[in-house]
Amino acid sequence: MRKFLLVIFLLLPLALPAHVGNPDVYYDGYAGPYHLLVTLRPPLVVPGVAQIEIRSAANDVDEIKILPLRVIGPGAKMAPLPDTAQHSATDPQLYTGSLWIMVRGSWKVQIQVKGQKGEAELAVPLPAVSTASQPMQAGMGILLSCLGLALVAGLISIIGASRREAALNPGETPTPEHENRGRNGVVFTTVLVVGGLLASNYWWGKEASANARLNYKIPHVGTSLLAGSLLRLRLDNPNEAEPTRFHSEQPDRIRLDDLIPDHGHIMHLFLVRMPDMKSFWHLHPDQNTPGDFAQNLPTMPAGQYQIYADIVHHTGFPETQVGTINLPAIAGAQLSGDDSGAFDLSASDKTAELTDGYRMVWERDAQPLKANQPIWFRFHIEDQDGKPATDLEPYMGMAAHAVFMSTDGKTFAHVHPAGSASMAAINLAEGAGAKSTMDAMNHGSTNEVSFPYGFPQTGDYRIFVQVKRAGKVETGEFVAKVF
Ligand SMILES: [Cu+2]
Repeated sequence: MRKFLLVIFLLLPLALPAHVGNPDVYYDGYAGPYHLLVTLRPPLVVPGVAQIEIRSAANDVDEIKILPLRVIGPGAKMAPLPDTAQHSATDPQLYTGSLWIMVRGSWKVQIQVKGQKGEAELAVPLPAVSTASQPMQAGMGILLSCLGLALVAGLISIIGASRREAALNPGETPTPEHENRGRNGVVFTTVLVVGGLLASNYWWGKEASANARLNYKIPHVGTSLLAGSLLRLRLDNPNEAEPTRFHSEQPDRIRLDDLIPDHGHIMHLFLVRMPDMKSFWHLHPDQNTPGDFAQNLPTMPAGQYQIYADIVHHTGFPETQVGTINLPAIAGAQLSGDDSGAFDLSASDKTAELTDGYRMVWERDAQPLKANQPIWFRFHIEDQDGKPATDLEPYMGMAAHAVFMSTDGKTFAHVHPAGSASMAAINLAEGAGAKSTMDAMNHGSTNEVSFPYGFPQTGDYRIFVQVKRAGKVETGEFVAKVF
């Protein structure tokens, strides 16, 4: 009964896909001619309300409409009527809105812009899952418990009193027979009410646990080191694909045989040695069979490594599988293909030394970094004389790649100049050949790159920025303290 009245749910650890520890999507892109910075904050529980924030880079927008759509399937075309985003009274370039997300899964927010240069559209992927059941506030629980108890006591005493005294004339005292009838009434009602409460509690508990089962659980990738330098990875699928109609049915797990390449690779695997974070690797394992991957590790120092394995499902739904592995010193192969990394990084809050005397400089202002705020992180590359580097080239089709990671390993995001949405999902949401997709890929000038991102909470973070210069991938590491 206490459980029924207090409604205590299981509070599962906060977790989100594509990035761990930060559900928000930051996106820097173009709706036709309009340059927008989009922040999508998915609801904590689905069904729930996603918060949308759109900032136009120039003052050329008159109206913005937003609507939620599935990324693929019939729901991708059946558009509901769009909502008009609210134009901020104090900030002429800011538009905000909220959208109901009714089902878990891979969504996109369609943004329709009207302005001085005509009408244009942009779709930004939004993965939405329930991450936790909302517990009832303790005060509310106690209040409702007391009110419930008063109702129950009132009901029992009313039935008892009416059975005992309803047939009596005013002033008449009840006989032992009346007293007996009253007592029987009390016992009967108590049994009935308590039975009803127990049955309701049972039903409620089933509903709550069925709901808790749908909460997204971080998948933990299984790892083992075979034959010297061969790392084997086995993907985990702890989450159910779609809710079943009846709780007794055993639902299917999220499939692992439907992965699609994200900027050229089925998996992007990151290894970061903890706690010094000086050894950082960005690798691309081969898929042997669904869920089973292997990677020949490069030469790397021993240590406890934090593992993040980024994958994207055919729906555009991204996941980051996490793990740890204790590695001996590896005498491995040379880095090849798109694999990259370094083992002697030293984190700086401003300038990272690259090879050949080149430097990567974080163009940060004096403002302290604040949590939950979309920020542009800008970096430029200069040569040994401080002149702009002229030999940058795309790395996996993009100007740069960045990893934002907390020093405790709980927050991780693989971010590009277009933001934290997965490129594979952007391709699906916008179409692979769409101009906005190409813009998303080609962001960045010749020697400067920028990333939109917001830290989920205060604390200590590292930013790893990767660019390709003169045929070689360079990694710069930066310290970020968030207030
Ligand atoms: Cu990348």
